[in-house]
Amino acid sequence: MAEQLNETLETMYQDVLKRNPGEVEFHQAVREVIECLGPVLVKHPEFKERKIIERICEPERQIIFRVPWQDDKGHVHINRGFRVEFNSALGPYKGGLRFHPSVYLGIIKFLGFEQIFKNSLTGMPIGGGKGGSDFDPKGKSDDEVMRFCQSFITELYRHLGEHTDVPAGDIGVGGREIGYMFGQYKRITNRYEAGVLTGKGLHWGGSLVRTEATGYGATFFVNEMLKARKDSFAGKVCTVSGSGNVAIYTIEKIHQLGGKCVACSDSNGVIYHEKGLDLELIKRLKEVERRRIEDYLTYHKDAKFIKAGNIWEIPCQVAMPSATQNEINGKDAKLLVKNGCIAVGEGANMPTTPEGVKVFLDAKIAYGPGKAANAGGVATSALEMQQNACRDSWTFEYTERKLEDIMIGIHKNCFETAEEYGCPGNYVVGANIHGFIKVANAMVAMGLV
Ligand code: NDP
Ligand code: 2IT
Repeated sequence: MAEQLNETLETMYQDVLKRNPGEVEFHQAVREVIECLGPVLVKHPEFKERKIIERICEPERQIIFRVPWQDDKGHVHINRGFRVEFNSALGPYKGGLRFHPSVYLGIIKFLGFEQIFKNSLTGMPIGGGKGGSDFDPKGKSDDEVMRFCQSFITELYRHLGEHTDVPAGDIGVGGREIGYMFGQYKRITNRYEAGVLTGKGLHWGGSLVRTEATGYGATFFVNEMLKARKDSFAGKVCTVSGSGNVAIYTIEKIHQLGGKCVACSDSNGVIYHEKGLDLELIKRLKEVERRRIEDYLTYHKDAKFIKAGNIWEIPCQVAMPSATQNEINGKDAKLLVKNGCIAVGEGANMPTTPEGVKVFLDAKIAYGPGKAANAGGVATSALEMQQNACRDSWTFEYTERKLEDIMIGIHKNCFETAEEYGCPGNYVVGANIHGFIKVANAMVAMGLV
């Protein structure tokens, strides 16, 4: 199914497979980027000579550590913590922390690798990194989550810093966790270093719009793709997988732009509500009460819960995967296209398998890959760092306008780069090449480091 690589790129890819055995998600992320880079090496022989691709595929630093913690009954648990500091050519390492039982080195490396190019696309001065743990926050008390976060930061703090490495949230890490981690960092270092973490609370260094940013940004990106086709969200039936941070604010912005979201999900199943989702209820269930999406039915008897269901079977015109990696396979993609889907915007990181991506590209629907479409989250993190650096805080309207401008800029750059490289409308090519060239030029300028 994958594209043929030329001999040089194939050798590089084989080397990545050999050096990183078993890390299948990392292999997938690398392959997708490398597949786009053949013509770039032709235009830029210096990238080949300076071994830029080989260097980008090797993280600058990888930290793996033990995270011991005690539950409310006094039982001891041991988890594994990770931080992969992938590339600092454009700025301090920047990227979220994921707490989920499926986390292992291959997941963190795929996310960290994607983050390099995503962060480059934002136009902000941030390098790429990612971290997390196989800790499962589900069903844990606030005190247990606090003890875990404190233990995690007690080891990781020595690698962080506002000019070194700046984590934020991802799956299983939101405002609560960032608060506990910031508190422990401040205590250990005896420094109120606001810029060391982003996604902070609004009264202690956080930025307005950071909570909404990934979902709003992804929706702005899809809006730009639709505009490029002389279309809009007005009246479009949409489905959004997940019901966490990204999903909630994707639904919110879709509704503001005149679309109608009829389905969302969590790992137990899918909620389908034909007349349109009740977002205020979802916010309460998920953000305040930390309940399962199935409980939506208690309040809306006309909705349906499809246990262990597949959200991509529900016909829609716009699909926005906002849960996790590889949640849309080739079969799902075919079904979406067959059912009339004209645009896909990835709020999640790498939610579509390579087979699925090929289906979308062959069908020539508007397909916005995660590293472009979901870059609004980390871009607003960089806006938070800017506000921290000048001890300022901006209004919601001003910050949202900046976010929208950034997403419009990312869309334009991806669109134009795809045309320049002879693949009009292919945002995968546009995002990978545009993101890569900036990092590569910086690496050439900085010498062999
Ligand atoms: P949350 O933890 O807030 O929500 C995650 C949602 O996805 C939940 O509904 C969860 O269901 C579901 N989900 C997670 N893992 C799985 C799985 N293995 N199988 C099925 N469902 C799953 O995370 P976010 O909303 O922050 O992140 C969602 C996606 O967006 C991720 O891919 C993340 O990397 C990406 N992203 C996040 C950004 C951010 O700023 N937060 C920025 C850019 C991308 P359940 O509760 O049942 O587990
Ligand atoms: O995948 C991502 O871009 C994020 N989880 C957000 C990273 C950040 O530093 O805000």
